[in-house]
Amino acid sequence: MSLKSDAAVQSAKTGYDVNRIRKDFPILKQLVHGKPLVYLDNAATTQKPLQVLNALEKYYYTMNANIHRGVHALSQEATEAYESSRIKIKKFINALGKNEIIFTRGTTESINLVAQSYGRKYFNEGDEIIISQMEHHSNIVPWQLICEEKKAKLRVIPIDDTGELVFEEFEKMINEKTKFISVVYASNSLGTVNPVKQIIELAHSFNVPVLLDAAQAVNHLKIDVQELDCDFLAFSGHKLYGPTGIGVLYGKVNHLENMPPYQGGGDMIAKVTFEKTLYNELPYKFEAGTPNIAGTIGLGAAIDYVEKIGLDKIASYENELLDYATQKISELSGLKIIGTAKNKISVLSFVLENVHPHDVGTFLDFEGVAIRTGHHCTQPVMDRYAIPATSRASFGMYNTFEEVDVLVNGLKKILEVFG
Ligand code: C6P
Repeated sequence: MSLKSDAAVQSAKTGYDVNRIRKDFPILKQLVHGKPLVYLDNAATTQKPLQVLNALEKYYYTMNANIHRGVHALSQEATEAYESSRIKIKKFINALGKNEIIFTRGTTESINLVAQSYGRKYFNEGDEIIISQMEHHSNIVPWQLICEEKKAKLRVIPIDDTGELVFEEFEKMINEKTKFISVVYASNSLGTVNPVKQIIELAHSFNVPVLLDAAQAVNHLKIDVQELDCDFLAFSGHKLYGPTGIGVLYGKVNHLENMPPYQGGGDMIAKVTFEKTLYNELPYKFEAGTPNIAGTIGLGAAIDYVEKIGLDKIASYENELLDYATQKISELSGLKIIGTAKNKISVLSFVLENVHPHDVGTFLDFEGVAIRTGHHCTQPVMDRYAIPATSRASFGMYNTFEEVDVLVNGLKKILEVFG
């Protein structure tokens, strides 16, 4: 039996009904250049189900008000909805308390918050901060900025030809000068899932805190921050079928309590005088100004949606799609997959001989297929493989095996035309 029919049997067994799920995503019904949309750019952002769109609409239609500020009914209702999302997220990642959940604009802002707040307080000249060669720019530049300011040194764990971290190099790198480690849980350009538990265990044996960039992990892998024992974890709502402009920073209370505020403004204070300001309790100390109330409520709805289907079911279905797509495109001569780690999320990066990835993307677009091409904000990864860019197909809960076939047929045509 083929992988595709095996998967169909498996999906029927687990009750995973992709056609039912697709009905919740109105955007997927669209035609693009006269062809049915095949959306394979889920690592960039996922589409939003009706349940999320309805939650956003309901907020603006029936309860739009500022939060934590008004005694009036709308403000109280909005505050309740906003705070109930915090509780959903706490449960979703199994944090100890809701005061460990800080709302931000996204992964990027979450990492900048830690780099600026934790780094300003604790980093000194000669300290070392460890990241990896497969980091997104969002987990490189914030550390470069603070390292420059503090005269600290950034050290980089290398990756091997398959796209896995060279763990022995990490073991050699960590020492008494190491002050912080920030690594990606799952790579957006290679798909690699990193051995974060081992990284954290080793880091903690040196008393070094670890931040996990979970932007690409949160919608594929069940995250339990207590089990992982990570010190910080960052993710974005828009990659978890939620709205853009909303993200989360999880942090252990003992760290957050000792860190200075990242930004000053309304809501993050307990008392302000011109002589001295006392800060609000956690998590509000880190939430200055009017937040993205609608986005937060939308993210709560997205989590409800994902949990109703079951992240484990979604992940195993996506793995089947990845295996099928990997097998199909491996059969194409003139195509090379970049990122062949043993443990991957459903991200498939590749290069075609003699065809620039941008041409691949443009050609596929005319077939209705949306993929991402470029360096995926991981230029050091491109340098590692001495390529300017890759084409990247990334699968979400609503993609189908037939859509993989459309992708593969499109690639065959490209190879015929340009090959
Ligand atoms: N990666 C991609 O197409 P923001 O932009 O803050 O929501 O997420 C940044 C980010 C951080 N870390 C990783 C591993 C990521 O993949 C991303 C976003 C998108 O791959 C846009 S560049």
